[in-house]
Amino acid sequence: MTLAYIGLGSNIGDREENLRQAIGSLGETEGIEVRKESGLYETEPVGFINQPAFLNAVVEVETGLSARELLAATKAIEKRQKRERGPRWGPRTIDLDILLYDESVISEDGLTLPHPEASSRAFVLVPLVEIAPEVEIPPVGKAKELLDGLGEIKGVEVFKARRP
Ligand code: GSY
Repeated sequence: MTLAYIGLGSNIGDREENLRQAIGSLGETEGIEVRKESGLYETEPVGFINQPAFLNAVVEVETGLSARELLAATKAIEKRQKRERGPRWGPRTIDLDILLYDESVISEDGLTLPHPEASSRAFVLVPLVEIAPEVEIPPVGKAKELLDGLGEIKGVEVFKARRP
């Protein structure tokens, strides 16, 4: 069994519903158990900034799937939720990114782990630290320390706290 962390983001349509639906679909996928969910965070867009604000969250899953199988499961959920493939940094109904797959380091076609944005983006680190402050992002360090290293966090606000 592997502990993996998946980042979710949405900035089109009913963003909260899009995230809830995707988290529900992850939990219904054979071989995936959702163990922890962060709250939802409203975040300013990074990259292409002239687009609506995102809602972001991170979930911890336990899985018997390989990293490739987990990637296929996330892509299937995006497809089912009718994610339109727009510009690379543009708006999206739902985005699921595998951030970490245990401490695996993988650099293959279409699969880079840890996710290249995992250690540097506040919209990833804030929800990740909420549920797993001690998790290690190889080769750079613990999530909590990386978030502290970002300094003042701007443009990331709690939208809805995690359900108790
Ligand atoms: O990398 C995921 C998609 N994305 C996001 C996002 O999820 N949140 C924020 N705040 N900005 C983003 N820019 C891109 S691209």
